Amino acid sequence: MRRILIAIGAALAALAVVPVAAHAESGTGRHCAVQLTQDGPRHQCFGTFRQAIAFGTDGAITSAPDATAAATDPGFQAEVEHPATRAANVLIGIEYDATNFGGNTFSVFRYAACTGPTNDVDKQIVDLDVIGWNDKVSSFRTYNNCIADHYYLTNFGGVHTGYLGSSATMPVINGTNMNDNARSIRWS
Ligand SMILES: [Ca+2]
Repeated sequence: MRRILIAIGAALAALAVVPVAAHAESGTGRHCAVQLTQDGPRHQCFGTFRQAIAFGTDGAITSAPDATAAATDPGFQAEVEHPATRAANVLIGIEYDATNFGGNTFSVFRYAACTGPTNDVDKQIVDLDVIGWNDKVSSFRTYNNCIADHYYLTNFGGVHTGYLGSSATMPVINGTNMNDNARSIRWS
């Protein structure tokens, strides 16, 4: 009996040293978050969408659903639009690499919700290539009173989608299919 207990103890000890993999890698993960702070952008990528949202919200939301589910989850929307969450960093949009809110994502955060009028620009990314997302966006979601305008060229050049709330696919504008063709984005 004693020999069996020793064997069980050794097995438990072996289990205890299995490393816990929960690390974030900058720039290599499938799910990225960009905080557009007043001091400049903070950009980090993670293995899971949940980790990206936790980073973007400064730890306010640590139990986000997976990225596709989040796009249509009223509970997730309520959480990211809750005043307590917005006190830290405000989620303004999620960009998806695949249609129907699928594939890799990058989530964009700023210090406040968007203001009502669309004749002002609340936040923008001049060149998506800087974060490795040129010609990738295939669907997107917006939050916190923001709407997004996707442009064909850098620095808001070429055709653009016009301000849209959320879309499971990208529109065709003047004969240009904006799917996998966005190079810069404005939120208002
Ligand atoms: Ca895509």
